[in-house]
Amino acid sequence: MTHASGGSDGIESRLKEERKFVPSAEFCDHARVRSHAEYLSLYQQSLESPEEFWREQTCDLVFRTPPTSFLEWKLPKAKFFGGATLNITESCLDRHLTTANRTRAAIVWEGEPGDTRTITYFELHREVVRLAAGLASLGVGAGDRVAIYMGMVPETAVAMLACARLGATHSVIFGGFSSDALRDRINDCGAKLLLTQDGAWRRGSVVPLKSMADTAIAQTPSIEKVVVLRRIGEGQAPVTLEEGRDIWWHDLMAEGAAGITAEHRKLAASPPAFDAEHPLFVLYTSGSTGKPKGVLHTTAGYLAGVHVTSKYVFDLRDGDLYWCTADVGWVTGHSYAVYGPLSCGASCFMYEGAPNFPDPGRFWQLIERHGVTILYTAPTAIRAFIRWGDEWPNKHNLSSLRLLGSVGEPINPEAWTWYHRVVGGNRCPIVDTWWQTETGSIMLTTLPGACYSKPGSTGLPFFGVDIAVVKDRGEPCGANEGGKLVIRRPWPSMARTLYNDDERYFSAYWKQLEGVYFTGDGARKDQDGYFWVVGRIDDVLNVAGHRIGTAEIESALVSHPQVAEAAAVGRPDDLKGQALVVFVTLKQGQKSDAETKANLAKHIEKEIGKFARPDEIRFADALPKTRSGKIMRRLLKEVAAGATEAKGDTSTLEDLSVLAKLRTSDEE
Ligand code: 6R9
Repeated sequence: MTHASGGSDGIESRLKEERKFVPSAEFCDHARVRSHAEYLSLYQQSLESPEEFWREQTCDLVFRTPPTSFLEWKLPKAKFFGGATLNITESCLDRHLTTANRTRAAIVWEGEPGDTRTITYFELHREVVRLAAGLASLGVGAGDRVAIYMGMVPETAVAMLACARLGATHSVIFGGFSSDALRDRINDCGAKLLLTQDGAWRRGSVVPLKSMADTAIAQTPSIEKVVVLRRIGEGQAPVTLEEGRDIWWHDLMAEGAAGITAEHRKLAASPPAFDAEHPLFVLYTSGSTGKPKGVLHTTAGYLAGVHVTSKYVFDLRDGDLYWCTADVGWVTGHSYAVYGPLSCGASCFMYEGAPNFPDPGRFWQLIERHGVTILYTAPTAIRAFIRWGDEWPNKHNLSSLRLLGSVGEPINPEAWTWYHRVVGGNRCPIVDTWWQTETGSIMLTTLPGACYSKPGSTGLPFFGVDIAVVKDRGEPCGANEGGKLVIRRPWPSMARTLYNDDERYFSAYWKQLEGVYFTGDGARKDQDGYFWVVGRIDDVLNVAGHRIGTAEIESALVSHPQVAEAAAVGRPDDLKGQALVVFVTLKQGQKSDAETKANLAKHIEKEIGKFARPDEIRFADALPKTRSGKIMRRLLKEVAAGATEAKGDTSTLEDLSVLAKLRTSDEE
């Protein structure tokens, strides 16, 4: 690997990774888009005649009334597919019942203890209709908000789809969130009903979701009813049901359940169609930068975005078993574990528990046992696998895999090449996909089969995405010049607002740079048009006049044989403006001593340049992360600056003891 050194200005990533990975002829022969030229021509069409492009690409989706217009745009309000009406669940479920998909697995599931279930499209549809009838009997109707606080069980998808079928707006709150975080989110969106479960398996223990929910709903006046799924059972997850408020899921789903009338069943079986802009869900962003935002997505545009990207980026085909490892509590789970793949009729694999339970080989065992063909996961997971050692993936037959994906943060070239070699057997293309909760669907990627990949680059714009790197006043940057990543025209799956906060929506995304959507990320576009996302703009440091992306420091560190994971942050410094502090976790068996520190400093100097030598290197057992796996640099910055108390919101922190340990090491 080569890193350029030297001190050019601008928010510039110095990840000058030059390798190109060309997809195999075998993959290209069967790909949907077979060459770069074909990609370019479709891309051009998608920008020049968007209406025609989206009409063609979404012709297999179910609209009750077809759209009469493509876009009405009055900054920052977008309306897509004007005049259209639809029920999104008809595209995800009903339409498959008249095809061979009827008996195909919609969800193949494995619980952490090893129990398995396969649910066909026919069965999934039946469950969704039943739950929708039950929810209607509990008073849920179009426009109501419903909170979902569940784990990775098929019923979570059933719950989302049942809400959508009734036109109720769901808000899934990740099952790893605390009671307080759940309470705040329910209160923000004013949910009327909560769906939860007795408990969820995680690393061999039970996460008591219902009792955590009980604590939350003691302070959520809007919640009228609670539906509880029994996943674990009385022995290990005792549950108290509050009379008149709480009801078992299985009682609600039972034949002849009390209170469910013929009217409710009819409504669920033949549901109404809703306006294209009907609110579909509110999803709170990870909160790694302050108070969570309730990102609101609507129906037709979101469906169009996730459908078309699922089809092209994951190359879904008959016979595939596609596994998106993201929890449905995050946007990746919404778009690429539920709505996108189901709208394509794909068979989705779902796993309940931890990747290292009972041992670090679990993921690879699941792939081998079920024959997973497409794996979509996150760099943070990949780095954990590297740390646990090649012997785990090597023990299993992973030859069913044909395509790999990455999402969530920049992937270090070293992690990319490991993923490609050890998991993908040098045979599977990797799609590095850049997007956000707010974008709804994938915006940047390398289409598999059409384009070569460069490790660490998130590739080219997806169809219809007019994305650019610009300077502070909006002028486009030149090739390899770092700047702000913006999207210059609205796209169908974009967020429509922040729940109950149009003003914050406007000021957070549309105000900074006039007339364009500001992603909050810094990036550069190289001479081949490939995008390199550095990370959040606030993760970019300025050390003695040199702007350095934290991602590049981290990449350099992770490329060192002793390092497992690294995070770089700035600390206010009188002399340099900011001093560079790095937190490093070492691979098993490595010594956290002065000699290692010297090695790492030398390594960064060699990889990037003398100016990037850290002012301080600190070893940690683990790095603080949000529950979605992003390193919480905000907290590390505070620790680096000597704080003893965490300021701001720590509700998304994976494990508070990590923070405590970092502080202790501070005092050593
Ligand atoms: C889908 C998702 C969005 C932020 C985004 C960026 C980072 C996501 C990335 C990536 C580099 C990728 N990010 N994918 N950075 N390469 N392939 O993760 O949504 O949780 O809202 O996070 O994540 O910084 O702005 P979300």
